[in-house]
Order: sequence, then C-alpha cells, then structure tokens
Amino acid sequence: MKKIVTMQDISCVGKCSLTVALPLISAAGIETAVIPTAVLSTHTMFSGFTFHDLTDQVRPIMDHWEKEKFAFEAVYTGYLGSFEQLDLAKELFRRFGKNSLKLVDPCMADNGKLYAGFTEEFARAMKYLCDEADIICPNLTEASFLLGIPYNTGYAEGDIQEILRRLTENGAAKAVLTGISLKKGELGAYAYDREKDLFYYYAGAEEPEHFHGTGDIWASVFCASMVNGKTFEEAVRIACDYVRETIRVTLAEPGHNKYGVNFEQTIPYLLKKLEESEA
Ligand code: PXL
Repeated sequence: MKKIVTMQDISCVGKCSLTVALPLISAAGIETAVIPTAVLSTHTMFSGFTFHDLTDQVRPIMDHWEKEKFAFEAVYTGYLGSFEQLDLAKELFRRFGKNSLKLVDPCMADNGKLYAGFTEEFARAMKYLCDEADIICPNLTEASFLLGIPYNTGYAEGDIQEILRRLTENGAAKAVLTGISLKKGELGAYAYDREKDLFYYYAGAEEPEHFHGTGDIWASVFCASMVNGKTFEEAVRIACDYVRETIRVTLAEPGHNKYGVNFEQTIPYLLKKLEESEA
C-alpha cells in the first residue's frame, strides 16, 4: 500500500489542514501518516482560537520512525507556523524524502494578505523550503510573498508564466499556481514543468463564492493523485475538478457551512475521477 506523510496543524474545527488531508488521502486508498505541528480549536479565521504548539514532538516522531524504517511515497507539508517548523520540514525532507515526491503547499496568505501571525520575513524563509521541494502549489498571493513582488490580480498570461519560471529557478522542478483565472467566469490552476519547459492551464466555471480550506483540499487531492500514478496534468485536473464540484455541492445546501466546504459529500465524485483518468 502506498503511504504519504503530511506535516501540518490540526485545526479541530475548520475543515482545513489535517482534518481534510487525512480523510482525502485515505479515501484515495493511500495510508496517511501525520505529523501534527500544533492543535488549534479552529483555524485562524475565527477570533479567539486556542493554540497549542507541538514543535517539540516533531523530531522525536522522526527519530522513532527512522528506527522503524518507515518510508513514504510522498512527503507533503502544509500550514507551518514558525521558522523552527520550516527547519523541521527541511529535516523531514532530508530524512524521509530522498526517494519520494516532496510537495510544499506554502499556506500563509490569500486575497493579497498574509494570514494572522505571518510576516514577510517568514514568507522569505518559506521560499527556502519551497526550493527543497519537487513540486510547490502556492496561490497567487503566496507566490507574490514568496518572490517579494507586489500582489496583482490583473496579470496577463505572460506574467503568470514569468512568476512560475521565477518560482522554479532555484529548486522545485514543478510549480502550480492555484486560483488563476485568464477569462472572466472561469477559475483554475496554471502549472509549469521546468524540466520539460511546459506550461499547462486548466480551468472550469468559477463558483460564485470562495471558501477557506480549499487550497488544502486542492493540495491533498493533487498529492494523492500523483502518488496514485496520475500524470502531473491529470493530477492538476482532478484537484481542480474536485474543488469546483465540492464548492458547487456546498452552495447547493441551504444554510450551508460558511467556514469550510462539504468535501465529505463529494468523496464519491473524487473516487470516480481517480478511476476514470487513465494511468
Ligand atoms: O487552510 C490553511 C490553514 C491551515 N491551518 C490553519 C489556518 C489556515 C488558514 O488560515 O489558520 C491553522
């Protein structure tokens, strides 16, 4: 059985980070090992959330796993809350990522703004972690902070391609920019494979609302699809389609949840997509 290890926080209510990565990767038929970096009562978009740091657990967990000779097909990092955790994520790559896919989702910002508690200095440090990955999947805001360039919503296609080239020039061989729209009414992802020098844009109809946690869902499904043997382009398509369908189903529920999407109800759709695509 394939295995993925994912390192990110557990927000007890919020449908993001580990509470979506674990069920989605498991549903894709892949064993999911977790390194929880912190426990929060909710994600940080709520006010008054509690926070308990688990940084001191990360290295002992890795030490034990190394003794047990555990190995993983992919090592995937999500939301990380401190410089020390960024260093531990690099250590995780060194110790468990030699023969596996290393994916960094540099969760730290959206809609032009850093999330609560993050700084530009942290974003620069996150770039060094990205450089040690094989694939990174920032949204456009995160990409802007990683590169230290102003956030702009009106990019032309050539600008998006330039951002992707710059994101991959010092490390990661592939990058996917999520939340990209080249035409009004559509939304998707723009991907780049530096080794093949190939760009790939994939988009569907834009849903009228955006939700928290969909970036984590995108990354989890993308990672699971890659580990299940899908091509880079297929994995991008499956993750985009799943997020779009999940938002559609969420919005169709009267009085739907505002802080996260109904991803649990679209797992059958995901499994169908995973079966349908060849490879
Ligand atoms: O979805 C990213 C995320 C993960 N974990 C925590 C968050 C956020 C986004 O705000 O607050 C704790």
